[in-house]
Amino acid sequence: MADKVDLKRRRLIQAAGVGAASLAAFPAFPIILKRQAGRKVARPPSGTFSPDVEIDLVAGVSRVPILKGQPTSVWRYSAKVTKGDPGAVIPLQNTYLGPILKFKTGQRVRITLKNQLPEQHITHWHGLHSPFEADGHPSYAIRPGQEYVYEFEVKNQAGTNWYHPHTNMLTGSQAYAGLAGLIIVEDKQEQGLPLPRGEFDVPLVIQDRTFNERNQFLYDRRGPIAMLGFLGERILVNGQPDFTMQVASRAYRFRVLNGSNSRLYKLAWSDHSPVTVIATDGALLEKPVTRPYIMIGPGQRVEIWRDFSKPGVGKEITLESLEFEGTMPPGYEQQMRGRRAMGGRGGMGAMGRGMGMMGGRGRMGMGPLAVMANHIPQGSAFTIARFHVTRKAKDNLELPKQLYSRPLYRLEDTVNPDHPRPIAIGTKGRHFTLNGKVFEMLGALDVETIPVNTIQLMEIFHAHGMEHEGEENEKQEEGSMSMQGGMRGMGGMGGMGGMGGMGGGGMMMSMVHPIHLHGPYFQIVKRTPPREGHGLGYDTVKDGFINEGLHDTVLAMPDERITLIKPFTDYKGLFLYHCHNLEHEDAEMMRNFKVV
Ligand SMILES: [Cu+2]
Repeated sequence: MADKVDLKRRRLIQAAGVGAASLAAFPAFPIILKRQAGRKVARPPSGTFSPDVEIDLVAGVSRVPILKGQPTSVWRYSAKVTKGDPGAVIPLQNTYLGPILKFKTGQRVRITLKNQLPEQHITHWHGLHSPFEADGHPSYAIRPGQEYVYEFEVKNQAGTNWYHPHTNMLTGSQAYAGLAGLIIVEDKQEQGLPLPRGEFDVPLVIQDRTFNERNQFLYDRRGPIAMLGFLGERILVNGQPDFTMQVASRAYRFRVLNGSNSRLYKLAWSDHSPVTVIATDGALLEKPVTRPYIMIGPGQRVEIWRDFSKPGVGKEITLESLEFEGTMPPGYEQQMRGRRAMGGRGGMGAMGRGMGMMGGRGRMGMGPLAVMANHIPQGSAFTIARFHVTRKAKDNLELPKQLYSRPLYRLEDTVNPDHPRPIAIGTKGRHFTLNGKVFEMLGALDVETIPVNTIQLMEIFHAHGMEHEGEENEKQEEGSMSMQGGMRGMGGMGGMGGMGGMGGGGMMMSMVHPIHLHGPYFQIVKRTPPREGHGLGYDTVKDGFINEGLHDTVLAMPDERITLIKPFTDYKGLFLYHCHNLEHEDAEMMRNFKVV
């Protein structure tokens, strides 16, 4: 009963245009849903689409064992092939992750999405270059019981992509509840490369979650969490805690996806081997690159080559996330320094725990401070996955010197080499903005209106302090805490009050944003590091960026400027660009490119 009331309240809040949706926990949702009339169909104008592969994809409610004891109520994708290659769907056992969808370049795919959730939903194919009607724009969200038919040709080259919800203001909570899965694209060039295959080609989906005492997911995105992003207490890999894998003494290909709502990882090997990367986001690199560590933000993928013949049989190698600084607002950074070094536990301080106890029933439903009371601070060091080398391999592969050849975009290919289109990260009141605005469902500014089949030079930069920080700062949401009040509450961030001199509220909210552009991948031209005095902690992350290759998401560190070349080819319509910190996205840090 209480759940229904919560959902109803949430809808009311959404209808009022106030982004305060929250689910304190995911109890057993009502599973029986009345099938509603209405079937939305997305088709190219010709209506003559004939698919090679047809898939039924259900977004529904399920229960899976994650921790010892009670199973966890989750939202989960399931799928089956109804026509064509049965290998297009690879089901996974014992995880809330959806099946892997496996496509080949050039395939025509029809996916019928069935919404068996208790609320509206739409799915986005993150990384795929698909038509507007098949991209999962939130304006196409369907109600419980409805279906949505996607039709698209796989235009991508070989790579690792993923699918997840893109429902307006509900992306974070729906993805957190479990809705996510990998999309692997294969093509001839990639199939001809001597890369690890079969059991040696392993996905690693990294996420963080917080469980209540009954093993249920806890989530909240109100108040300070709308700004910081949700950060959990447990690291899960492929939906499992304490991920451990037995490996042979040979080369593996790990397809790493950061499927977390807002956590960044600084990936490194425990034996201090450099990290060898063969692909970024959805595309293989021209040649492998190595880094001492790799920074991976929410939504991003890297494919890592790791040869376990080096330590040899009997040894254990772990994939670590190393300590880093400077990605969060100054007040949070100040508060968490020191705690990170202690293994990270005990994030929010006495305030959060105090609130948790006040209700006399643990922290259930006690609001955002309680939900994040014991989170692992952003930037803490921890182990992500363990690999035991248990057997001697019969054979091995050598890392190819050359991987994938494709022409690079050049500055002269762009229509605006001297006037990059802006993607300005800013703040207005308690909201992060893009180009001075929050999300408008069908709206686009002039700078966001782009002629189809053009290649654009673009620049992502931080514009904090340049815009009005006026009256909206004073407004407070009913039933919620103010951003700054909340921040102070999160453990007595005494330093926050005295930071006005650094440029007002905007600077106080300066933090990292993983910026995701829908449509074809972009190429990074350059990163301009933060100005002197603005890049606290930049040294702890800067050697982990990969500018080579193609990307759909890029980390914009505080005060950092990223210049990129982005094609807008084939399809007209609305293509989103947004922060992939899902709490930021749901707090409307999202805009449309209108391709005309
Ligand atoms: Cu963001």
